[in-house]
Order: sequence, then C-alpha cells, then structure tokens
Amino acid sequence: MKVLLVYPKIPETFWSFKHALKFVGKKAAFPPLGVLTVAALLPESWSKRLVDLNIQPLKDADLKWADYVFLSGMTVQRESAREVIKRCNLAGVPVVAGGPLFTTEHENFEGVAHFVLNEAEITLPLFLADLEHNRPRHVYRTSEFADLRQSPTPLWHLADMKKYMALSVQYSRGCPFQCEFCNVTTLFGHRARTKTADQVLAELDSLHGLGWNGKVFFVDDNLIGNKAQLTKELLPPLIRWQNRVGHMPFFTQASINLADSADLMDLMREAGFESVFIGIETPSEESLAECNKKQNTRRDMIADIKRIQRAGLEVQAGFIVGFDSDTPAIFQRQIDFIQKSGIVVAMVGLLQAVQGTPLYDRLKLAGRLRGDTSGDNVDGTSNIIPLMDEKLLMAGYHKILSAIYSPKNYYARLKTFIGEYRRPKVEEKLSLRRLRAFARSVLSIGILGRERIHYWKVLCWTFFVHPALVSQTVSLAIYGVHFRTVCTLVTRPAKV
Ligand code: B12
Repeated sequence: MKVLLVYPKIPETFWSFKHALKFVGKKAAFPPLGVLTVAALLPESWSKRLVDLNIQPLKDADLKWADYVFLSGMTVQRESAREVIKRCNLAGVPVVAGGPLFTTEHENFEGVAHFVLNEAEITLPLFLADLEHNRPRHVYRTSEFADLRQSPTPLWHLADMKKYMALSVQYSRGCPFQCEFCNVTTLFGHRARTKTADQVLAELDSLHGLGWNGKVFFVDDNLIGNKAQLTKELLPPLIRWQNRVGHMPFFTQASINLADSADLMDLMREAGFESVFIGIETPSEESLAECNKKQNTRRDMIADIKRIQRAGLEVQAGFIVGFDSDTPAIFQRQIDFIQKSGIVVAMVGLLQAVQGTPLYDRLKLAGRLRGDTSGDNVDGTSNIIPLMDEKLLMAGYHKILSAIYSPKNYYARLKTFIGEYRRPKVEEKLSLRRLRAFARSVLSIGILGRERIHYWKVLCWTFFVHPALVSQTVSLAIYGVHFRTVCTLVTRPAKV
C-alpha cells in the first residue's frame, strides 16, 4: 500500500510567520506533527510519503504514485483542503481525512472516502482492521480520549526538517480549565493526559539523531495542566537530557498560574524552556468572568507576567475583544496592558464562536451567530453578532492592532521585555544561518525599513546594557516585520 500524507496550505496569518521566514531561510514555521504521528500508526510495511503544501507543491506524479491520500488540517486550512480533495477525486485516488478540521465539520466535505476523526490512536486501528476485511466504513469517530502512553514516535524521517523554523513534540493533551470560547476540552478533555518521560526523550533523540539542533515547540494545550506530574516526572529527565545531548531550546503553552510556582519556572528554564504562550485574553475582570476564565481573575496579571519573564521565560500571549461585557474603554485598556507588560508577541483577536464550545451553544440559542468561523480569529472577522455597535468594535480592534504594531510601540515593548528577561539557560548555537538572518535584518530593517531608527536604538541599547540578549532582540525585530505586515492586511480598508 502506498500512502501519500498531505498537509494543506496555511494562509498568510499571524502564526504563519510568512514574512519572517525569508530572514531565516525557512519555508514554513512548524511541521504537521499530527500527520507524522498518523504515519507512525500505519503498518510498517506500507510506503509513505509526506507532501506539506507549505513546503512543496502537490504534483500529479505524487497522486499517480498513491493508493490513498491521507489528508489532515485545521479549520484555517479549509480552502486548501477542498482543493486537494478535488484533485484527488479527479485523479481517482481515495481520500482518508482526519485532524481538527474534519473532526469539527466533516459533514461539510464531499469527495472524501473515509473520515477517521478524533484521535487517530483510537480510530485509525478500527479503520485499518475494517480495510483489511474489505469493509471500511465512511465515518469513524469516538467520544473516548486516547492513552498517550500508546502514542508512537512520529515518523520524522518523512519530513524535510531543515525547511521548518522549529520542530515539535507533544507531552500532554487536554486542559483542566473550561474557558467558554475554547474547544480544547471538547477535543482533548479536562484531564492532562501525558506521555511518559521516556517517550518524550525518545522523540527528542529521534530529532537529534536526524541532525536537528534548533528550537522545539512543546505543542501541549497547557503544559502545566498537571504541575505535580510535570515537576516530578518530566522536567528532571529533560534537564539531564539537555545536559547530555541537548542545546535545543523549547517553547510551549501554559496558563497564567505558572507565575505562582517559582520552583516550576526554575525547573522549566533549566530544562531548556525559553518562552511560553499564555491566554491572557483581557484585562477586564467582567469579561474574564463572562468567559469563565477563572484562572486569570483576581490577580495582578502584569506582575505575574514580569515574574515569568524574570524567571527566564518570554511571555507571548493571546488577547480577545468583542466580549459582551466589553465597553468602548476596552480598546485603550488592552493597548495599555500590552505595552506595560512587555509582551512583544501579542496576538489580538476578535471573539469568535467555534463549534463545540459553550460559547457557540449559548450564542446559537440567543440567535446571535452568523454561520461558521474562518478558523483564524486574527483575520478581523467574526461569526458573532456583538452587543457593542459593530462599527465601533471593528474600529476599536483596528486601533489596537495599529497601535501595538506601530514601530514605536513595538520596539518600546521589546525594550521593556529585554529589561526584565533573564537569559535562557539553553540557547540555539550560533550558526551561519543565524548570522545570515542578522545580516538580512540589518539590510531590510536597519537600512531599508521605516522602523530603522527604532531598530538601531533598541539594538544598540541591548548591545551595551544586556549584551547576552542581542539575539533575542534581533529575532523579535524580525518577527515584528511579519506581525506588522499581517496586521496591516487586517486593518486596511476593504476594497469596494
Ligand atoms: C501546534 C499548533 C499550532 C501550530 C501549527 C503547527 C502545524 N503546522 O500543524 C500553529 C502555532 C501555527 C497553530 C496556529 C493556529 N492554531 Co493551532 N494548534 C496547535 C496545537 C497546540 C498542537 C497541534 C499538534 O501538533 N498536535 C499534536 C498532534 C499529534 O495532534 P493532531 O494534529 O490533532 O493530530 C491527531 C488527530 O487530530 C489525528 N489526525 C490529524 N491529522 C490526521 C489525518 C488523518 C488522515 C487521520 C486519520 C488522523 C489525523 O491524529 C493525530 C493523532 O491523534 C493544537 C492543539 C492540539 N492539542 O492538537 C492547536 C489547534 C490545532 N490549533 C487551533 C487553532 C484554532 C489555531 C489558530 C487558528 C489559532 C489562532 N487564533 O491563530 C492558528 C491557525 C493557523 C494560523 N493562524 O497560522 C485549533 C484548531 C481547531 C480547528 N477546528 O481547526 C487547535 C485544535 C487548538 C484548539 N484550541 O482547539 N497551531
């Protein structure tokens, strides 16, 4: 059996890093870990190839080679996935589809022979067994959650690893919290299900063995979903691994209560973590209460963020406007909060209602939904009929994006951050590629960019005051080019 695994194109979005990739000579930000995991769950004797459309085109010859196309994707990749299905149908290759896009809305897709939904660790063996007996069904799904201790090491050799900005590893799935707008608990449950430390180390060994020594994204929904287990079972072996073979900096996602555990933050730094993405959402207590984000209430989140930065973890964060409780004052409050916090990478989105969330159910009942989401809450669209006047909401949203990504404010934030940040323990080695990225930043930002004055001011300040953090300043300056470009696409007036 010959299986072609296909990952659809991610449009030009906040997280695509499209405009930063050219500086570092990479084609895509992250690899499709789900697809590589699915590949490892298929029989060993089958031939497998990966086509990630973010790296390479899908050729007719690829389709001619394949007995089956296994297609994955997120909602944001919907259109590209449709095109792939169309081409497979024309070429007469049956499509097996799975992953978050299809798990959320498989009924919207025609031309797919088999939907193997939810976690493949559970549903794929059922499909394979039926296929062997020549009676495969159209849809496989489950309401159970997989035991991650049975999840195999992804087949990394299928990926052209050097083309990605970072690679990924997953330790846990699930999150103990229940934010009203988030579908993580519907998809992955409330309890943090984990792999064993040995599994994680085997995955890291496999990346290292294939020559990788760059950054690794721990793609957990909330790495600290079970703090005790993380502290006891994963971090100590991870620290030993970094000391033995490592030099791979890690980044991940966590909840704000990370700031409450100084020991945990120290261990994470020791283990190589240099950055965490946190869902801050809003400085408004009313809006936090409305969306049931209890973990963010009754705390000084600015102080929390500074504590995390000082512990050696950069904080990147998500923010949302468009809550029912938001008043017109929220826009300036968000800007002030973001500037003060020194959160350089701030993803500000409009509230969207995703199927499978309590928010979706509530607003559907209230008749306040307009179809589905685009899958990207940072593209300036929403399927929610807001309580605030919609023009006011959009103007306020654009105001936030224009303000925080203006060169002046962006570099002011960068300076605030560098002033707090403790140097990470594990850093990427200096390489020709990184020197080239620096040279490109000098040319395109420092000489040709309209932000050049800010770039030189902050770079020189870092060089003299925090010389150990120059590489962080250069990286964030490069990211700034991407975020500014993407946010300009969102805020520019629509063509009539
Ligand atoms: C890493 C990650 C990213 C990376 C993408 C990396 C990449 N190239 O894939 C980045 C940071 C770019 C990203 C961005 C976004 N993401 Co994201 N992301 C994740 C995260 C945290 C981990 C993904 C992962 O690697 N999982 C590990 C693998 C093993 O799991 P998996 O991919 O789900 O695959 C399993 C199954 O789905 C299934 N499967 C997958 N593919 C296939 C294919 C076949 C044929 C079969 C049979 C089975 C199958 O089998 C696998 C093993 O069980 C998930 C949450 C999560 N826990 O998965 C969210 C998640 C995928 N992201 C999500 C969202 C919403 C986004 C954003 C829109 C966020 C935003 N507001 O901007 C953006 C969209 C893209 C953009 N703006 O650029 C949603 C997707 C929901 C949906 N219905 O599509 C998720 C599920 C999180 C959530 N809150 O629900 N994301």
